[in-house]
Amino acid sequence: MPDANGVPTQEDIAFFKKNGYWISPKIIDDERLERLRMSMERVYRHDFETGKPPATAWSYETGRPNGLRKTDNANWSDLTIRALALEPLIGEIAAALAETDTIRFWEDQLLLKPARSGGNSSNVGWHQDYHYWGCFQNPETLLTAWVAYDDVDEENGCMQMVPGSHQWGVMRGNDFYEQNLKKQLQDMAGNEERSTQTAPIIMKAGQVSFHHSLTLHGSGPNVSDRVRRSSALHYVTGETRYRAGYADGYSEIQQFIALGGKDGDIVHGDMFPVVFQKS
Ligand SMILES: O=C(O)CCC(=O)C(=O)O
Repeated sequence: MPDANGVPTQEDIAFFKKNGYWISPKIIDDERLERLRMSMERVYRHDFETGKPPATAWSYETGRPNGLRKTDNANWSDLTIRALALEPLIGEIAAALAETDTIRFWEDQLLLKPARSGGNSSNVGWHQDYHYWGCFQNPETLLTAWVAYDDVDEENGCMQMVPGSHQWGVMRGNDFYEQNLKKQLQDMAGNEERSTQTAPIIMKAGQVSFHHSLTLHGSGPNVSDRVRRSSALHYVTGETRYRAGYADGYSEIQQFIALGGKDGDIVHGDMFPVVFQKS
């Protein structure tokens, strides 16, 4: 059991090391969740509190109504979402799991699976986050915190993890947008005689799941009458180093390079704000 604040114990850290994920108790209270849901709606209406649009923004005008709504870097646009991304307790938990002293935030995704969006329009294909993050050298220093704005279970398309897959290295066949999850997982893991056993990340609103950047994960359709809303928050540690030549398209990386960042340098700067620093 984590301590009273939600910070993982040695046993929890051992679970994360073995399985590549961990689920916190409820650490975001109901009043804050309600503000986050309202912020999400504002972002979808393109009512940007800071005046700055997200990197990519789902909208009612152009977005598919029944598909997964994905908005990258909503934290640029909304201060409530930004405060969540910079939440010290999330940083402290991430630091404990990654066994590091320093956690920096760099990117977020705002995600919504509409109610009754079965029929394969809102699945998230199996992928390892690191597949998209080759701009960093060290996958073990990268992790994601997924904040549930609603109760999540298998009916409304909760995330599924493949326990232990963070020890498999970077796999072939990663694709966030693949919809045929069964076949994809068989192709990725089954053909190599690896376990295709999956673990559903069932949580109450306000709980947060954490996963290693190599943990294989995805999610199925929302066949329920309930919406599934969340923020995926991406963190690096004080040891994360830039690797030149891969996925440099991220604006955070472009800014780091503009400030003189070179291949092998530890990432830092305003686009990688410190969220937690062990004293
Ligand atoms: O929300 C989902 O189902 C997937 C999110 C995801 O891929 C992530 O947080 O890394």
